[in-house]
Amino acid sequence: MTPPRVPFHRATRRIASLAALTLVSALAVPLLSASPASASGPLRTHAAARGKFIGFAAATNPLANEAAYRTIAQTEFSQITAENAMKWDSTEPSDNSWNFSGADQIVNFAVANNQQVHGHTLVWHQQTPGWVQGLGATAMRTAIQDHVSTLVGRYANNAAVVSWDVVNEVFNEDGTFRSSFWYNTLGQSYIADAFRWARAADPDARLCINDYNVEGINAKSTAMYNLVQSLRAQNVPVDCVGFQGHLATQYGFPSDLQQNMQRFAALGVQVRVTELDIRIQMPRSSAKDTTQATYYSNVINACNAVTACAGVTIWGFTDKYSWVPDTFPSEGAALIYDENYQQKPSYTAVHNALAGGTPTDTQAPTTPGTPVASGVTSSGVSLSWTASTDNVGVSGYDILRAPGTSGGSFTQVGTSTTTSFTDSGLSANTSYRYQVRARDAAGNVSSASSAVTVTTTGGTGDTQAPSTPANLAASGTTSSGTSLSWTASTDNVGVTGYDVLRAPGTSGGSFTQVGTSTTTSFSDTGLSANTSYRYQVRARDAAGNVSSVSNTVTVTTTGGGTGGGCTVAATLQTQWQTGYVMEPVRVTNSGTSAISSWTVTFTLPSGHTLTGSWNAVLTVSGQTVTARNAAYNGNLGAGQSTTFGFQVSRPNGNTATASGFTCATP
Ligand code: 9MR
Repeated sequence: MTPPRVPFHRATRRIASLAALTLVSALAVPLLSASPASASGPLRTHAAARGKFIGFAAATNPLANEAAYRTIAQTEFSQITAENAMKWDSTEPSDNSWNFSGADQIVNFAVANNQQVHGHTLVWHQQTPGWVQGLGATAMRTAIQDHVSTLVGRYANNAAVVSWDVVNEVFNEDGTFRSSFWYNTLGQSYIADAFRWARAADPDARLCINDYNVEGINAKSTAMYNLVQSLRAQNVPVDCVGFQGHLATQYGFPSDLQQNMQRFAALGVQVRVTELDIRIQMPRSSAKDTTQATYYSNVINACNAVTACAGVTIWGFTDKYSWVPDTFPSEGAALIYDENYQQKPSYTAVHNALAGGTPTDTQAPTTPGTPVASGVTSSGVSLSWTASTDNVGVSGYDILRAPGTSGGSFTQVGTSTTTSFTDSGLSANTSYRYQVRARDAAGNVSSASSAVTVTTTGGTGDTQAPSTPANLAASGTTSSGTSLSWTASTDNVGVTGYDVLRAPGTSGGSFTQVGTSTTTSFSDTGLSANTSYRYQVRARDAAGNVSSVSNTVTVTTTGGGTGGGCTVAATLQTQWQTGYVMEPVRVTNSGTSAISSWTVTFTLPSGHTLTGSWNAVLTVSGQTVTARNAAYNGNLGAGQSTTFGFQVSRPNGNTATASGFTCATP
C-alpha cells in the first residue's frame, strides 16, 4: 500500500465503526454485561474461559437487515469469517477496481462487538474473476501480489483482523496438487509467494492454509502436512492450518480428528476448524438431530483437547442461510439454529462442550468383544462383536486382519461405526485372523479384542454357474431413470446377486456393469433425457461363478421437457456503487417429472458487464445472458431446486440490475 491510502481508509473506518459501536452497545448491554461463565451463558463466554474463539461465517445481507441475526451474531460469537465478502470476486472484480463494502461492513461489526475477524480467502480457484484466470505467468504473479498486498494491507492496522486464509483448497483428494488455473500457470510456487506477500503486507497476521476433507488422517491431510512441513523448513511464513469441517452424518465422524490436529500442532503451527457444518439427509428427525449434536460436540471436544487449536468457526449459524441445500439438494439443517432462529440440539451440544467441566478426555473405550464370523464364503466374511463402552461415547471401530492361523502381523482393513463389518476380496480356502478395537472422539483407542480365525470356503468345489436370468423388463421410465426387473436364476449352491449391465443406444457400443442387486430388481438413475440404453443382467453365486447374460431390454428415456418446465427467482444479494451480486438465483423444476438440464436467460442493462459466476455456465450475447446448468446441477426431480449466482459491474451511479429472468428445460 502507498502511505497516503492508509490514513484515509483508517479514518473512514473509524468513523463508521464508532457509529456502529454506539448503536450496538446501546442495544447489547443487557446481553453482554460481564458475568462469570454460567451454565446458561453465551457460547463466546465459555469459549473465552478456555482461551478459544467460537466463530461464525457472516452473510452481509442478513447482517445488515435482520435484527434477530445480528443479535445472535454479537451475543454468541467472538470471531467472524466473511462467508463471501472478502473473496476475490467481491473485492477486486476487475483489475485494480476495488469494492470493500461487504468486507468493511463485517470488520466494522466485529470491531463494534469485540470480535476477531479471519480473512477468507486470498488465493482460491473459485470466486476468482475471469480476468485473473486467463493471465500469463508474469501478469498472474503480479495480480496475486497486488491483490494480497492491497487486501491484507487495508486491514493490517485494524486490531480486529487477526488472520487470513492465504491459500484455499490446493489439493486433490489423493494428495496431488489441484490443477487449478493457479497451479497450471505458476506451478506450486504461487503458494509460497502468496504467504510471503501476505506476511509483507501484515507482519502480525496469522497466515493459514485451509482445506476440506482433511479432518481425519488420510492422503489429502498427509499431503497438507508434508507441504506445511516443507514450507516452514524453507522459512515460508505458514502459521496456521484450517480444517474446514464440512461434515455429513451419513459419512461417519472422522474419529482421528484430534490425533490429526495434534500432528499438525507438533509442526509448530496453530490449528483451527474454519467452516464447520454437519449436514443431515432431510427431513430432520430427533434421532438425526442427536447424531448431529454428537458430531458437533466431538469437534469442540477435539479442539478443547488440543492446546494449539485456537477455536472453531461454524459456517453460518442459522439453517435459514446455509450453502448446503443449494449444493446437496436433499441434505441440509447443518447448523445450530433452525430457520426461525431457534436453538437446536446441536447448539446445546456446542454450548455444553464449551462449558463442560472436563477439558480433556483421556479415557479409552473398553475392549470390544471377540468378533464372531458368519456368512463365510470363498471370498468374504461378516463379523460382529459386542460393543465397547466409553465415558464420552464410542465413535467407531477399527477392523484388523492378519494372514494365516498364527504369525504375521495385524493391519487395519477397515472401520465401522456399528458393531459389524463385512470383509471381501479374500482368497478361497485361506485362513485369516480378525481383531477389532474401539475409538472415541478424543482419539483414545481401546486394546484390540481377542482374535477370531476364519477359513474361507473352497473356491474349487463349486464350479456350477447359476441359470441365466430371464424376462428382463423395464418399467417406470422417466427422463432420467428406469426400473428393471427379471425372473430369478437358480443355482446348486445359491445365487448371491446379480450384475446389471448397460450399453448405450439401440445397437452397437459395449455393455459395462452399472450396478449390482441382491434382489430381482434394480433402479438405474442419472440417465439423459430422450436417450436409448440397453440393459442385461447376469447372476453370481458365492464361489464367483457367473451365469450367461439375460435377454436385452431397450429403454428410451422420456424428453426432459415433457411434463417438465422450470421457474426462476433471482435475489439481489448485495450491491455497491459500481456493481452487484445476484445470488441465489433459484431454479425450480415446476413440472411433474425429473429434468436433466435447464437454461435461464436474462438481460443486463446497457453498460453492465458480467465479472464472475458460479454453479452455472454463462454465455453473453449483447446484453442477453444465457445460464446453463453446470455438470452437477442439471438433474432436478419434480419440485426440486438448485441455485447459481453471478456478479456484475455497472457504471458508477447506475442503480439498475439484471432483469427479465426466464427458465426453460430444453
Ligand atoms: O458458503 C459459500 C457460498 O455462499 C458460496 O456460494 C460458495 C461459492 O463457491 O462458497 C461457499 O463457501 C465455501 C468456502 O468459501 C470455502 N470452502 C467451501 C465453502 C462451501 O462451499
